[in-house]
Amino acid sequence: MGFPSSSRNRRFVRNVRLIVSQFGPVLPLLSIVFYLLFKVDVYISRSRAVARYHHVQSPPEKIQTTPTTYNKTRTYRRILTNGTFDRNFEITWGYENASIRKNGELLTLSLDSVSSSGFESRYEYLFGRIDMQIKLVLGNSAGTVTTYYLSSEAEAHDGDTHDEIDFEFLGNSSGEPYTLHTNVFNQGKGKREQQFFLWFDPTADFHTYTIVWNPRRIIFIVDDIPIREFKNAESIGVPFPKDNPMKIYSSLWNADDWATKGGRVKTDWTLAPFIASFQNFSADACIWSSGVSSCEKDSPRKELWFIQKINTADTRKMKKVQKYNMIYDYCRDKWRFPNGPAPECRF
Ligand SMILES: *[C@@H]1O[C@H](CO)[C@@H](O)[C@H](O)[C@H]1NC(C)=O
Ligand SMILES: *[C@@H]1O[C@H](CO)[C@@H](O)[C@H](O)[C@H]1NC(C)=O
Ligand SMILES: *[C@@H]1O[C@H](CO)[C@@H](O)[C@H](O)[C@H]1NC(C)=O
Ligand SMILES: *[C@@H]1O[C@H](CO)[C@@H](O)[C@H](O)[C@H]1NC(C)=O
Ligand SMILES: CC(=O)N[C@H]1CO[C@H](CO)[C@@H](O)[C@@H]1O
Repeated sequence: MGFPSSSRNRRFVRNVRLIVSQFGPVLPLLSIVFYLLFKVDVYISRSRAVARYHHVQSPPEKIQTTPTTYNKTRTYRRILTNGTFDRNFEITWGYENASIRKNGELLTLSLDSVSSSGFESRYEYLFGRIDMQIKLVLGNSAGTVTTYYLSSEAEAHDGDTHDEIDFEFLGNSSGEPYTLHTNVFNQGKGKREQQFFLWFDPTADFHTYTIVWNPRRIIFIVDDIPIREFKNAESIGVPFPKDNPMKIYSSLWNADDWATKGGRVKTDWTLAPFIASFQNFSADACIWSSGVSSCEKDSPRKELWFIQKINTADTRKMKKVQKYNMIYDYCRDKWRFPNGPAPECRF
């Protein structure tokens, strides 16, 4: 295609002048409108993350969801597993694209244009400390999303009331940073996103991503540095996930309609398969089975994670990460929450 001829060019310039003279005064307004529309688009597309539930092929088994009451005077049983994916997890979709190797200690998920893949824990947990080492998709990972989260089963018949604690890693073009996205859902309600850039290259090596979940708080930890704390604010009317057991889920899938730069950068399928690796999983947690938590039975001692708070030194580290690495915080999004931040933001 050549350049427009000079007369077309002049006509074009004249037209532009005309438009500018007519709409000049409202141009700043128009650009604000476009900016807002773009933001709406980004947020709407983010909430599509829920779509991953529809990737699961087999219908979820009906589970016991009787609320439990925990008793602080009791002690809690420790369950510790190291790396053994074959005993603790099952591949739930994309069977040909996922594999467990090295005596069950390494799990890889792959994604190509035919299929994504995912796995989930065999057990359900009610409180615990879950550690997972993850190495993310190398190179150009734009459009891909790797998830690692805890979730209770959604009860289809009475609307979405599931609880969820999320780590999601939004891929990016080569050399551009991954976004670590975190969220907390209770009773089906999320919209508590905080996002970070990591202070290391998450594709070069394995790093440890930890969720501490106890009745008082949820702590998101990366390589032993807490990055986010979600406190139990029931005393001021904010529901806290503490009644429903959750499984551990992970998946690698294509979300190029929204993930990278709001969906503008697409997955480059010529680079497929995309691979994410998982190792050295450990859960020091209460396992839930037939409506009973292992922590309610014979328990040797109260575990650290069950009462864990963030100590002063770690609070300082968390503040630093939040100052220098946080790129989005729902508590500060005045545009999305014009009536002021959620109550837990000030708790
Ligand atoms: C908690 O457990 C202790 C010891 O088993 C028992 O004495 C107490 O009544 C229990 N409290 C509640 C609220 O269930
Ligand atoms: C990708 O990189 C760009 C530019 O550095 C950044 O603005 C963006 O937040 C990154 N992450 C995603 C998921 O788009
Ligand atoms: C495996 O995880 C445990 C507990 O999270 C940790 O102490 C250990 O160093 C890890 N092993 C490796 C090889 O990273
Ligand atoms: C799991 O434990 C075994 C024996 O305690 C150890 O040899 C192995 O390195 C551990 N695996 C990981 C990934 O840390
Ligand atoms: C990389 C890889 O193993 N891809 C496989 C994913 O699964 C589909 C079928 O479900 C296979 O055709 C791909 O070869």
